[in-house]
Amino acid sequence: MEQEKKERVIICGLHRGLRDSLNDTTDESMRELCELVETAGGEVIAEMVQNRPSPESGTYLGTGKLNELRDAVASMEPELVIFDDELTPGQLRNVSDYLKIRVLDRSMLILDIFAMRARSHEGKLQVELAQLKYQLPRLHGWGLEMHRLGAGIGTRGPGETQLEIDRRHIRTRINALEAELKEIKKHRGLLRGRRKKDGVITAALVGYTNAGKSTLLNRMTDAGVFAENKLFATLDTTSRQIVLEDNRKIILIDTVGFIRKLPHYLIEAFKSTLEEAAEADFLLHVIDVSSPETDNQITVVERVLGEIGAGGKPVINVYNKCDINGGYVPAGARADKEVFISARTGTGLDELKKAVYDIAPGGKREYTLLIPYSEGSVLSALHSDEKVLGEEYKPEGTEVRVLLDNITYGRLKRYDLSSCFGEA
Ligand SMILES: Nc1nc2c(ncn2[C@@H]2O[C@H](COP(=O)(O)OP(=O)(O)OP(=O)(O)O)[C@@H](O)[C@H]2O)c(=O)[nH]1
Ligand SMILES: [Mg+2]
Repeated sequence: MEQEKKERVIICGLHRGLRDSLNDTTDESMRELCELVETAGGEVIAEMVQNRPSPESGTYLGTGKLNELRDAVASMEPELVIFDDELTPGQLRNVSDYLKIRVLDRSMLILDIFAMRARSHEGKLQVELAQLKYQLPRLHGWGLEMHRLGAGIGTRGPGETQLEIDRRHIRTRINALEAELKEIKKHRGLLRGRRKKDGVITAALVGYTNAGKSTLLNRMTDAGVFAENKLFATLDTTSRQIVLEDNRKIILIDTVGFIRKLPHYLIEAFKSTLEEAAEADFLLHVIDVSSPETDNQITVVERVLGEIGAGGKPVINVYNKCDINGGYVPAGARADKEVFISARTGTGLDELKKAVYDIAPGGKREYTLLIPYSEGSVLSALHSDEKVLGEEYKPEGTEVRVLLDNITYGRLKRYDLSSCFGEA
């Protein structure tokens, strides 16, 4: 029985008016913050939103709202207050001094979840690095409240010990972490180079957190990757190999989920896992069509892909969870191919495999060519170099069914019956 006592949380955000009403609505951001709190093991007992165009420089909220918040804290007695934006060191100090309670912001909450979920050595190092970088300018930012030791949201990972040591110590640790990560990255680069030389094709599964990337990887490969209904279930790169019908081998790489307002130093810290996406031959962009925010999530993912230099890659948009919302109509997302699937029930997986088959480089397709009897050398070249599936003798020449790649097909296109019909 899961009867563990949850930490009670009040969340606070700003509604900035028209400016962010289009693709970053306050409601959605607050809803997501709620989910993040739950993922971290807390429970939201109240939320407070102030209408103002920008945060108050010293205290984030204006004076009136801050008083209101203090009253709410006094009457509801939450364990902590969490803000929807990243607070400056000064704001963090002022607000926690004023409220006399632990105060976190969205970035710290995300880091905390990352710390809970990091599995591999590299993942743990990356989280620690990001946490230290976040803490460094805020060492004096926490009032006494933040120095309380013990479990709970915002205290996991290296937080409780590192808070006690001085900046110099933290800097030394940051340098050591960066050096170690650099080594790991170098090693990864070598592996990638070898894969490339061996002609191995790579595809990265990318998408918003909780879209179903790991579930899909499981489905496609029985990889047994950790998949569950929590945000950021996957923190480390996991890859598996699939073999296509024509024997092309493809390495599928699972990646960490994207999320709005991902702190920039986290993007940096996680670049090495996202780098796999930037280096992949093509992408599977997994999209949760059961979310009320599908289109905004697509926008966030496309923007981050652009930032890491993967914006122009061939991409299959995989509209997932069609068992919940079968009627979703995509609006203007960038895609070379689109498939509608349910990773849970398996619907649409054959279409997905076909799309992978078609988009993966080095692929061959079946064509029917009509080679005139006067051009016997073309026919014999086909027999010696390509896989001929069948032939039939017609009055005009030999009709050949053959597997060809794009380039060879380009040279032989004039013999293609269907393209002649197309032009007629
Ligand atoms: N109904 C339904 N649920 C699905 C489907 N695919 C995945 N899910 C559920 O969605 C939740 C998230 O799935 P994951 O595979 O962990 O998602 P992810 O994209 O890897 O998430 P992160 O690793 O956190 O970025 C899990 O509870 C899955 O069971 C689907 O096709 N239909
Ligand atoms: Mg995952």
